[in-house]
Amino acid sequence: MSQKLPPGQYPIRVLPRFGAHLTEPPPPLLDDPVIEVAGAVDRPFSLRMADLASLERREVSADLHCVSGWSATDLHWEGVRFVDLYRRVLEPSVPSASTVTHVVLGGLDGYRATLLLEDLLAGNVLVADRLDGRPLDGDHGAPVRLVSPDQYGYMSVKHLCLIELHERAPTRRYHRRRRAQATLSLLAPHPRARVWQEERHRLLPGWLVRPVYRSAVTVVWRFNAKRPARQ
Ligand SMILES: Nc1nc2c(c(=O)[nH]1)N[C@H]1C(S)=C(S)[C@@H](COP(=O)(O)O)O[C@H]1N2
Ligand SMILES: [Mo]
Repeated sequence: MSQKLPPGQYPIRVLPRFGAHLTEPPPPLLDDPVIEVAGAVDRPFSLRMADLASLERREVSADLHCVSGWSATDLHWEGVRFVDLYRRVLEPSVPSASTVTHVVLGGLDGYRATLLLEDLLAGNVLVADRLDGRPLDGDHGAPVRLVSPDQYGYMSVKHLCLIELHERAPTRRYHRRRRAQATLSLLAPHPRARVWQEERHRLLPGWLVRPVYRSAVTVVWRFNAKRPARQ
């Protein structure tokens, strides 16, 4: 795809397994995976994969932009739109007196991201279960993950197992584990993370933090290179 990349991004040919979880293998696949729905709902409930199957399937072709600088281009995702899930399944259980503004998403590895509901309701945001014609594998978020193409990759939570609705900005959560939470808080990621506005850092302009993020990423690449080959 010859389309322009957002400011400060460089293209890479492969989609690496990337994130805060690289010292661990992907979480094991469960027989009956569920997504817990909690927060501003009448009462918490579990979403099953069959609940997602009742929604219209959609396809989105997009690039994945990691805040560290790489962009994996031309990925083909399939799943259901978050907006459909929200309107059909989640919103009906929100008490009428409540106004949801923020959503915390969680992954089976303990990863957390806090998003504005507004950003999640964009028409190209998917809860995806397939990538490039195949079911998602452990590296890229099985059984289902968020795909939010207009935001940096850190919002696209893999191994999705938690959707928590909030009526105001919650205390920022990045990880269930204390150390990872502390490290990720230090990075101060931007709360909206819109790639075309280069919203990398909460306070500093995106272009200023580019070199720091890029050098940090080489550490992760080295780690990736050391991983044993996949079976
Ligand atoms: N559960 C979970 N989701 C995650 C992460 C993570 O560490 N755990 N890392 C995020 C980051 S920083 C990026 S860039 C993308 C990378 O997606 P990929 O591993 O499919 O390339 O996943 C995002 N989603
Ligand atoms: Mo990332």
